[in-house]
Amino acid sequence: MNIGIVCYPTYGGSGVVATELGIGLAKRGHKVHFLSYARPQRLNEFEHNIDFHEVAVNVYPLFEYPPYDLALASHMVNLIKYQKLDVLHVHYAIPHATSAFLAKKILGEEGRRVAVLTTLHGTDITIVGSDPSYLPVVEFSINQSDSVTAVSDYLKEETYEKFGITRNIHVIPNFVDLDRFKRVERSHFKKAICPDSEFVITHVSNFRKVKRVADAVEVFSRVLQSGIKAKLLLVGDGPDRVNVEARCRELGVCDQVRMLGKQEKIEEILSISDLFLMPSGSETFGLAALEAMSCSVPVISSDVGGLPGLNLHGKTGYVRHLGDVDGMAQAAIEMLNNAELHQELSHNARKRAEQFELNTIVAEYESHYERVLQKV
Ligand code: GMT
Repeated sequence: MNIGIVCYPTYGGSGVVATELGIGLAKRGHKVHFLSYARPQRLNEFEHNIDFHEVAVNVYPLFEYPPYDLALASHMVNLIKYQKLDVLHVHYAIPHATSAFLAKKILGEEGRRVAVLTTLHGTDITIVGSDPSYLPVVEFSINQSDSVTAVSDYLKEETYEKFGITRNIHVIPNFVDLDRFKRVERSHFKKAICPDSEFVITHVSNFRKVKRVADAVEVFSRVLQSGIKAKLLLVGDGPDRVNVEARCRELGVCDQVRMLGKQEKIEEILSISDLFLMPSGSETFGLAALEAMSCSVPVISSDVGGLPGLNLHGKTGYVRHLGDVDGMAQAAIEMLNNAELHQELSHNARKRAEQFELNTIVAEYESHYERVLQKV
């Protein structure tokens, strides 16, 4: 098949899933065309069967807000026409599903044979999409897609609840590359960060408010108060970093916290981690937690959205109510003080991750494309 994949190129989960999916499909012999305003972060090597098409937005002094959605639709028209796309798979509804609808309309009869699939990821539904300023357009565009998928049952239900959706939403969960995300020996790295053999507690996110990174710092501070020696690795960057740094100073834990910023080789950091914290206020799936679990790192998470469905309470880690930093700290202390329990949780975490194996889920998308193509 000739497949167009549209995504945000950033470190966010939707871009990661779209990129890994495209690479997986290319390895299975399909020709994949990525379309975005910049090269997706995880598309960092030459890949056979993959082309990247950058969407350039013409900036004109009249535009206070350059119309990216229109530039994207124009690029989609060309891609469908000249690369003879069979499938146009857009990740994150806003504005990608709308641009895809427009492109198909512009092409008329010629556009009819391309199947437009929209994958819903999270904030495109739960936060941004359901805002009245976008809702009518998002709802319309989702309903116009030839197929709609969501990354979890939770997200599927939320979409039905928040929008007037007339389509069947098919759930295809996120996935992880088990060969890349596995625990590897990195003792030199561990020694450099933890010269006194401290435990490593890790958090990875885009530091948006919804990630509640300050809760991770609260939990960490309580762990230190219990007498456990540990370091907190904060990976990623974003709008809330300044507040997080301020909270670290207030709690007097700065010397034990390392702000590592955006990192490419997350698997190396996870390989030296003993615990992963995801205290999010909203999370449809929790891809970062899945990648941690794949590296045999137990997770302590909040109980929102898709998280309890991924992180199995008492098996792969612990799930606590949103904002219950005392409960999260208590769980962390219990786990880090009990080597046998920690080993069992780590083992179960990897086993759980194996249920989201990349090739299986890529094949599921591939069969889904074939089914949808038969109907357009
Ligand atoms: O979490 C973010 O802010 C990034 C966002 C995205 O769209 O890139 O992530 C969402 O999609 C991920 C991949 O499907 C999910 O694993 C995340 O749970 C989801 N984030 C939220 O729902 C907040």
